Amino acid sequence: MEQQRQEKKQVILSGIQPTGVFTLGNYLGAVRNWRAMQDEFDCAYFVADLHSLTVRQDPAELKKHSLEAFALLLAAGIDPEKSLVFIQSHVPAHAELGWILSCYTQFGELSRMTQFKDKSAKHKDNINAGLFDYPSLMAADILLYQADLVPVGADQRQHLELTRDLAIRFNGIYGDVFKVPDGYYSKNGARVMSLQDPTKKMSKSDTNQNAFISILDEPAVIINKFKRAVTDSETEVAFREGKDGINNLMTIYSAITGKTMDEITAEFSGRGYGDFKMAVGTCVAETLTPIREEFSHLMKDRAYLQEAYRKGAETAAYVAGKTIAKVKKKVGLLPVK
Ligand code: ATP
Ligand code: LTN
Repeated sequence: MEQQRQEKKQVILSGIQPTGVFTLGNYLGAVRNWRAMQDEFDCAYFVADLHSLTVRQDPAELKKHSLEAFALLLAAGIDPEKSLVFIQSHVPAHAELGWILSCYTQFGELSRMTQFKDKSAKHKDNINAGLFDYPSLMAADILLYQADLVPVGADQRQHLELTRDLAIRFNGIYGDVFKVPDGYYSKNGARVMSLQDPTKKMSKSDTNQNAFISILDEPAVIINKFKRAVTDSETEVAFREGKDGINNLMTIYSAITGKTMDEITAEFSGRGYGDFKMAVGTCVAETLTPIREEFSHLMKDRAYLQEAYRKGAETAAYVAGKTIAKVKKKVGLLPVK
């Protein structure tokens, strides 16, 4: 028994919203690390389409982005033979547990979420209940799979804390129902900033195309965007306070090449920003090219993609089904049979 327990891999779960084509930030900050975790852990990754409904979406675009997001996960090396990969809305237990958990989440707790405050300031005309309740659904995503670890960026830390609080609260009332998860904030998870305003994070929903690198951008486009990246009026490639633009480019270069900041400074000593930008653009283009090619190959094979997400939904429904059945029983919902 003890041996069996040791052999069981820890469960990892994370999600990404289909709000656009993934950026270099999503790749270096999240998906690349998800790929690296597949051998060591029992991983589940999903496209959080229900979450993206919290901001008004064009139906045709959402459908397109959801399929693309699924294909991008596979193209970036998430292997459906190793990991559970699926689309959130294909597994009704997410919405069911989301509702149940929202009845255990306090108004005050949700009011304190900085993402809610930020997004409601950004979408003043559509501050809907889903946007407010976003964290209860996210908690459901995580708790359904009894996840041990949740790799997310620091922006999601508050949601993770709330998930832990909800799990502890629920277990306190009904006994051991949920595994209490930990956030996993990888040291390798570079935080990539906007190329046009390096004090803001690079975001796939940015309206300025030059602010982000899409992981499907062609090499020439990538190099052009790096050439135009906002820097400062100095010439030394050095990681220093106040040099946000250069710091960001150095972070990207370091995340891809594995070089330290000192090594990068030495490499570009006396060469100026032009050469450095070219080098960053080139290494990013080289990293993204195989993903772009694999993506275009996958998108030509709809039958394969459909079968992959169908299988993912089936397995996910089985795993999530066990938890939701237990929850319904605990809270006293009358079973159909
Ligand atoms: P949106 O633009 O719609 O707000 P987003 O690009 O911020 O989306 P999410 O779907 O919210 O992306 O996040 C997916 C994952 O990528 C999360 O784990 C998040 O922390 C990570 N991530 C997003 N942007 C960056 C970034 N610029 N640098 C590093 N990691 C990032
Ligand atoms: N809120 C996350 C996306 C997300 C998620 C999750 C991440 C939805 N459900 C469950 C981890 C676990 C985001 O915006 N990055």
